[in-house]
Amino acid sequence: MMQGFYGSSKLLSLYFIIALLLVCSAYAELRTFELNISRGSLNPDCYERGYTGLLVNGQFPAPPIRVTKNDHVHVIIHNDVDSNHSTTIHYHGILQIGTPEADGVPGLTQVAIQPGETYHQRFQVIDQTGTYYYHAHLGLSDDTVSGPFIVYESEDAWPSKDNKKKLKDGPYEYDDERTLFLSEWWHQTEQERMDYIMGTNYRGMVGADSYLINGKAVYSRESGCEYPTIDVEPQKVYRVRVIGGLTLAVVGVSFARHNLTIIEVDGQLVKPHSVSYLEVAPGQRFSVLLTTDQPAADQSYFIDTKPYYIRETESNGRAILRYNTKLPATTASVDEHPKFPPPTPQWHFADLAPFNPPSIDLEKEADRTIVIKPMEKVMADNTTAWLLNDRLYYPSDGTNKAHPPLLAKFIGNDGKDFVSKQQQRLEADSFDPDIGAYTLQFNETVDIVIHTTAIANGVCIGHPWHTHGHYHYVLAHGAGEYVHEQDKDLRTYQTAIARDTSFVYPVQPGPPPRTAGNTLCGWSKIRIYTSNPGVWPLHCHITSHMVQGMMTVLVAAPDKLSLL
Ligand SMILES: [Cu+2]
Repeated sequence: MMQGFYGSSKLLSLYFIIALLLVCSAYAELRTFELNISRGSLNPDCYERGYTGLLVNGQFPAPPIRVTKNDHVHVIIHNDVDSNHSTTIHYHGILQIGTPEADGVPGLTQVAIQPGETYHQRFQVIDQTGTYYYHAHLGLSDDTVSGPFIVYESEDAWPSKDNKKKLKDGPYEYDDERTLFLSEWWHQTEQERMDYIMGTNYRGMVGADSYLINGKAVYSRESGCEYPTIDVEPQKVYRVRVIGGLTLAVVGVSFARHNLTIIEVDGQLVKPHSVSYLEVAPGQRFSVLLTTDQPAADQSYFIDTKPYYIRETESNGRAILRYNTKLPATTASVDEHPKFPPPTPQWHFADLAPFNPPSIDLEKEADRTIVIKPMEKVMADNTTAWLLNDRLYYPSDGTNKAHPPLLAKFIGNDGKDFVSKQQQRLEADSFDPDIGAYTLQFNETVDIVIHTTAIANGVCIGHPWHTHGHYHYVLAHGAGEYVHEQDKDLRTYQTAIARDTSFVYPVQPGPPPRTAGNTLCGWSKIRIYTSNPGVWPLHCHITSHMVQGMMTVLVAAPDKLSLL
């Protein structure tokens, strides 16, 4: 009887998704974008040496993609033959409901686009709004192949050219919007960095030479180079979309003499929360409201950044908030960040509350709990890898055309056959050793406990974990090792918000301790609800860690994938 009831509720959910797709397509527009990935010269921080890097349509950061909720999107990607890199593009935070094949992950959802090839990605932005970004998902190319992806609630929510009407999103009203795209820049080529990270001399990550804001920084003040500027008018309210296009550091951001009101986190509206600075981990996004209420005529204001949780504590990442475009961009007159505090574990996530109630049940007992213990290990060949539960990430890297992506195994009639045989292979925690992925049923409530572990020098480091295909809610955290019987009902966050990237702090609470290498420092528990069939990676968004193996795969509802 229970089985039958469970079965029919699954069927109902499927009908619900189909109905939603039908309703959404009725109002949607098709928008087409062409992205040309090529190699070009780059000198974003005005350092003496010239560099080349991958650009999108000749630009870095990549040009913004702007769409309206429920639009159909068609992206045509040309990988220039001289790029010398195969690549894929991932739309970070876009759930790809019903289109897992458009998620842009090499080896999982597609074979990488080879130099000289053109690739088409088609998907619909179903029921999502807010601030996202798109980036390459292969090697370290996301250093530069990375740009904003903005989803407006309606046609009325787009900024207008004449700037006369108030813009609205949910309960919030503002005059205009600006983007603050954060990224990092090293004075090495992508290949030099890759050789170090994957080589035998790896001794931990080295912080960036420059912290970029909208693709610019001033490496040396003697150069006379200009800072990036955010130009505004006095006595207005701006929505500033802050995008963590970062690949290593967590970065604090503050605006001299201006408070910020957080209204959006990873595409979800939140109740207004006033802060003096933001803390942005790789992959995270925030929208803040900023009121230009300071003296305007002859003053400008530094926007400053500060890296957290890595060895480096200083950043040259600065921009200037200018009310008056006649003021120089080589310096700002106000450099006061009185409330720029030191790193505080947990920051103020616990104080943030969603504007809309959670879409999944956060109280019930999970149907399944997956526990992940990452560990940095020097391998037999002296290279360094991150293992998860002693397993090395082994689905294909996706660059070889001879290996179809994992998703292909589940599609069509052969997929049905594959799924029925799979049941015999699953380990107790639903891991399938044949394909290197966890297999989850449709509409399961799944808790994932992610530990932090001390690296060889005894330092506990945090990691920003990103879920593809599903939002997650952070339910709890704790110190040391997670003990299921004791910790299973623990709820640290009373007002969890849906996120796609959460920083798993080194240890909670208190400063990062030094301990023996490979000690479990602490854990965070996130919850997903598997309503979106697909082959979805779950990985650290520090790109170097990801390429060293800090990544696993969740196959959601494999039996539904054969229908795609
Ligand atoms: Cu990491």
